[in-house]
Amino acid sequence: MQTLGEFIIEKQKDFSEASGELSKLLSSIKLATKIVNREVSKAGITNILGAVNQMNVQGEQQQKLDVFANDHFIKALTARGVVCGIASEENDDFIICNPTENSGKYVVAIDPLDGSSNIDVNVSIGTIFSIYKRKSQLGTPVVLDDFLQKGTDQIAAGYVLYGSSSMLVYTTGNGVNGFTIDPSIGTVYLSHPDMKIPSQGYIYSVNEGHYNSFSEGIKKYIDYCKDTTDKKPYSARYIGSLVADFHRNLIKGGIYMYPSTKSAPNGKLRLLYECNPLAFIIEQAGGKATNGKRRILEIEPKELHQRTPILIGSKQMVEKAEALISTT
Ligand code: AHM
Ligand code: MG
Repeated sequence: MQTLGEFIIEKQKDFSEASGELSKLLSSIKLATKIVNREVSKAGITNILGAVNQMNVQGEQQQKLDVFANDHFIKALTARGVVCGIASEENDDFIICNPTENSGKYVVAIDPLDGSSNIDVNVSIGTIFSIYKRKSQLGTPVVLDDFLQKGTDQIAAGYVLYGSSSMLVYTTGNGVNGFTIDPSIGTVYLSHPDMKIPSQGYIYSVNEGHYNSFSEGIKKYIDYCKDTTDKKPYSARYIGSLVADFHRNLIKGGIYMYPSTKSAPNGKLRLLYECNPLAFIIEQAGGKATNGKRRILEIEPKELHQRTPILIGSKQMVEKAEALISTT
């Protein structure tokens, strides 16, 4: 079976300007993935759950798992000199990676450990990342505008699912490929080549606790999913970990929604490091992603931590939801 390392090298030639920098970047994500996966899988016995500022038995400073993941992804992404800046959900401002040389032509937006409410209860969590080429001059300090690019400008995007088995799934714009970590030897194998989402699925994933504060269009679509008159076999499935809900729907077919609510008119999820990368992946897999009115990948970002409503998944399901929204 092909390993992720072999796959990255083989695909390097697909890029016109294949200088190996993107390959290095993807390799650094592979390394951080393995480190975070190791920590996630033994979280219950290493006191890494819960609050920061605790000492373990060796007198070492304890870190929360999300801080640990953030530190390790930043360390790995910075180490090879190919990334000039990182925007992370864990940091208010973006990070300048190599401030003296300002080397590296890529910027990365990342949610190092998504699904915060599931971290402490041993339910699947994930990492989501998005890679852009910087717009500012190489050798100069990275600037905010380097991160505020449309999703259509992404060079690569992916996610890691720390689940019953852990997977790295990514795209560079030539389809979507999934890799599974063999924990016994730490090797990552190509297990899901050329992933495609069924154009029609039977799963809808939404936090229905917010039903009363959704818009009329979203309510109509949820009612449609539950309507039994035409005997649709729809099932509700909601883990509350975006990567896990997304991954299941990608494989089985389905729609994930985090719409706007009365108290959160822009929804909850972040455009740069949650919605754009998954929108890139879903389109590459044959699906669709919208904010209800327009394609997620075409939204012009204005802020690093901007939020957007999102409906993402099987093409026909997203189109049905859009159609019902447009009638309200
Ligand atoms: P987080 O970045 O604080 O972890 O929030 C993102 C998570 C997603 O993984 C998940 O889909 C969503 O929030 C669940 O939100 P809710 O509990 O409001 O349904
Ligand atoms: Mg998050």
